[in-house]
Amino acid sequence: MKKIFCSLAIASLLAVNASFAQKPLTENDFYQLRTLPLPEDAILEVGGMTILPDGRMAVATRRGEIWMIENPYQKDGTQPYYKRFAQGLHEPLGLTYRNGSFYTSNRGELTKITDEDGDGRADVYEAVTSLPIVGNYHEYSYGPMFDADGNMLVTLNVGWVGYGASLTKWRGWLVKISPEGKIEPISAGLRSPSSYLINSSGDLFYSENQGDWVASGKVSQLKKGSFNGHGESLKWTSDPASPLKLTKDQLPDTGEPVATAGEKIPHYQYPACWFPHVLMGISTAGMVEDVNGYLGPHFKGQYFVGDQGHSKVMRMQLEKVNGEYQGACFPFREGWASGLLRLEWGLDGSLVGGMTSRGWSSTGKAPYAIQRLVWSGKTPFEMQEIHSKPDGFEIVFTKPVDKETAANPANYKVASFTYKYHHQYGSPIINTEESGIKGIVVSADGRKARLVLDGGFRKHYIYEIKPEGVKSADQESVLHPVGYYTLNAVAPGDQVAASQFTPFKATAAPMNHEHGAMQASTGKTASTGKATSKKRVTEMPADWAAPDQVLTIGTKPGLKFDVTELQVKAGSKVKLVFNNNDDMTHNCVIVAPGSVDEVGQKAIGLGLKGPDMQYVPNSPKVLFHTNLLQPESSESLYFTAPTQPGTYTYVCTYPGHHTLMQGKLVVVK
Ligand SMILES: [Cu+2]
Repeated sequence: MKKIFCSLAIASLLAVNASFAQKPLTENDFYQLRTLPLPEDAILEVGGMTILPDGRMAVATRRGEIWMIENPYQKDGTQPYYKRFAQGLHEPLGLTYRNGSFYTSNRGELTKITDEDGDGRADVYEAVTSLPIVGNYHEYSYGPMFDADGNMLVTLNVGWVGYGASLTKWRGWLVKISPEGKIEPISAGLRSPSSYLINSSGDLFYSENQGDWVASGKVSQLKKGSFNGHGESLKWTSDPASPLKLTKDQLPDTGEPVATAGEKIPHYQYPACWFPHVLMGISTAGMVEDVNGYLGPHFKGQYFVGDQGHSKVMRMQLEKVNGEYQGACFPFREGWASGLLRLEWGLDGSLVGGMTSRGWSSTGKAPYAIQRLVWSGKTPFEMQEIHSKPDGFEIVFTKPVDKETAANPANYKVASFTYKYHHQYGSPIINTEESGIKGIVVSADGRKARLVLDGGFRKHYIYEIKPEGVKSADQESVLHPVGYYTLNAVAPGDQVAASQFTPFKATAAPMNHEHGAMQASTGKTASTGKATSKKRVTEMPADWAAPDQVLTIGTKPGLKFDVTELQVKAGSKVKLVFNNNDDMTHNCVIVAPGSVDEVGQKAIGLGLKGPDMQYVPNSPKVLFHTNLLQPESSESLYFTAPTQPGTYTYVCTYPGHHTLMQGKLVVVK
């Protein structure tokens, strides 16, 4: 008997060891970042970037210079070579090379720059045209990009005077500039249109940032005479050159759902894909289309979209339904060194990221950087695509699934939500509702799962689709088990016959609440006043005469606490004062030794529930925590220090912060 017990114990020990050995796969197992060493005497804050036909990289910096980079791919481990090509520009935020000349938008001018004598330095600077500007700091100009007819497209940021304002003609517009320099307004309602592209079908898209009139980041198609939502640009629609006749007083500036508000606005262009604020990124930027499958054949034809504030690349897949683009975005690769503003394909098929964070803080802590992302050749287990179907969604996976987990409705979550349309800054998520799953059909080859949903669809809503429990045939978990599909229209086609699946009992009920993206309060824990959770005690316990120790932690720009190490005595009574002095939202969570990544990941995984839960996951590894604090606010926490000495961690679990925003809480005897 004893012997059997022993061998069982050994077997279970071995099993534990085996599961330890199988480290969960990470983004880095599939896509690796390579950092370009930069010269010490240059400040390469990337504003524009282009790859020349000979493979050299050219970078326009926000300090007004253009640098040429030879050997950016660091062949055989050799160093890149940098040479300054041009200087004296004014914050250029775009760079294009055509027929031997560079073109750049720098604030008030679209400039053509040429090296006529061939010495590797610019010698002719020509103004193609003046760009409209009054001198407001927020009047960025982006581009240009050449269209098929040789015209230049430029997007013009609105100014900022406490709100986004169009202080001169065509601010907040996409304009087309002829080779002779004539400006033609094309599309209105832009706020901060830092990046745009023409895809392989010849259609133009731009990425937009959250702000006033803009609930969340998004990617929209730009069409002549269309309106993209920001009201201030409509100031100029009475001009005879305007292709759009629409005035600001026609906008339903009421905070009603953007899903329905858009129907009331003539020429309103719904986004092809929303990038939900914080759940995906916080400032969508540079975009590329992968027509060659550089990052793997599984993602061929899809788009990669950078995020400046979250220092990451997201993936977007589009399809056309009823003649309009719509589709889904997915997390893809985080951990870039600085704020990711520009993306371009290197000639070797790597994805080159040009970065800057000055004035626009980012999770990547370097002030500027250039990195390349390289595919390892391995295929991650991911949702490759999501397609709208008349009765639900079809998920295409990159690898065959384990059919048992893929057919189980408990392994998926589907919910939909929208935002408010108004002139205010951003929007909370509103009208969240879960969808019940009526049935699932897994394709014979195991690559597709068709989800048949209960109930009707909500047009122009964002559908969050989470196949959290689905495994691949070789038992891998989905690397990023979340996607956000913007359902502008439900695709036509055949419904799944009820006989093809065993109907499930509908499981979901409407969540039916509106959560403030920032000032969330939960049912359990009031956002002010007494806290009821044992992990968040904000008033001194009645049986304490006084705390044994008072700790103070503040925050600093660049995702930092102002102290990185604190010491407490095991079992002592601690008062912790957390002051959020930064201009971003943060919390402070004390976690068990070695668990900071696990807790941080769980916080991100809260998805739509995150704001309500203060981004504090339900986990025994979370020992104590504050709520999310707005800038310039403070909270005091009372707790008894752990009795077990060791190095604990305090961390901000707001998505995108946990890898950087940490400190050590050393508990001593
Ligand atoms: Cu934070």
